Amino acid sequence: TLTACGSDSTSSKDGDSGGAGKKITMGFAQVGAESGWRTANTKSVQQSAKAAGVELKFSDAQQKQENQIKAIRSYIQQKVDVIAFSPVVETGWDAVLLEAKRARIPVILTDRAVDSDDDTLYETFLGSDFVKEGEKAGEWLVENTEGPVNVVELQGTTGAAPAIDRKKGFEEKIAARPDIKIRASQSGDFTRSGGKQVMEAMLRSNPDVDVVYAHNDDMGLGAIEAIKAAGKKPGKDIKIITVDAVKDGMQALADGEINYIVECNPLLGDQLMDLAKKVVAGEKVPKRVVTEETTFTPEQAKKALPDRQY
Ligand code: GYE
Repeated sequence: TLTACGSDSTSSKDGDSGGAGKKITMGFAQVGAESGWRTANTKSVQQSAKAAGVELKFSDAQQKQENQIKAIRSYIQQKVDVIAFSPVVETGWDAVLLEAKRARIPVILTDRAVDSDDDTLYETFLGSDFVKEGEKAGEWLVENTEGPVNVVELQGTTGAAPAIDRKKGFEEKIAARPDIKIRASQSGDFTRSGGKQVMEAMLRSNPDVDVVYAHNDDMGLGAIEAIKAAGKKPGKDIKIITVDAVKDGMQALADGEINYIVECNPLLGDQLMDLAKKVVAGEKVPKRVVTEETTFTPEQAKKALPDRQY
């Protein structure tokens, strides 16, 4: 089901596309609403579209690739000016992207990457460097623990760029410490309930776990519930590292239940609208736009929390 948002084509007080150009229509195929990160990302895209005078057609794929493909096909049929999407998984996009290309509708990848040999199928990819995020998580573990260390990993959605890359970067860094071992690694699908369920099972099969590495805050927050239910103290008996730095994650970090968070910035809306206007105007844009991010310790979380937007 597709829902149109921000289609107030008569109002120009929210900003327009600047001068002579006609109003741009963007079809945006979102992954879903699986996490706090995603909710903030959706809000950012909707707000920025409004501010930039871009008419946004928005769809939520409920984390299913087939739904995203359907949404993209419908945007092609509706002859939107530009399509933007965050591919739920990396592979399997060539056919539908070729259809967009043949219809001469430019495509912008936002947040997540596709795995394709043909990089003419999209104009640019705006988003984080997920390998680097995994490396930052691994670095913290290497520098802040003494061996032996038993790690369990809560992976993001199977086949998704952030799950693949956050695993890779982390493994590369901890390779320097053979006394750090990943005892179990399983997908919790980037959701709180997924993280909780997987952690419950992992606590049964790995009662001597020292550290949880969760690919996002939500799964880490789910793991906290499972750890408490098992009578252990999150952040003390079992250390927790996550990625994202959304408000709930930052609060848990400030409270000492999470030990370290690697930031991943969901506020991509303004950059996305900017790229969309350029691409539609036929201007050249960089093939890759990487967002800037930091990391947070509990002390830094306490300072950052009062101004945290999401
Ligand atoms: O880290 C996670 C979300 O693709 C970067 O997806 C995004 C990830 C984010 O569900 O919370």
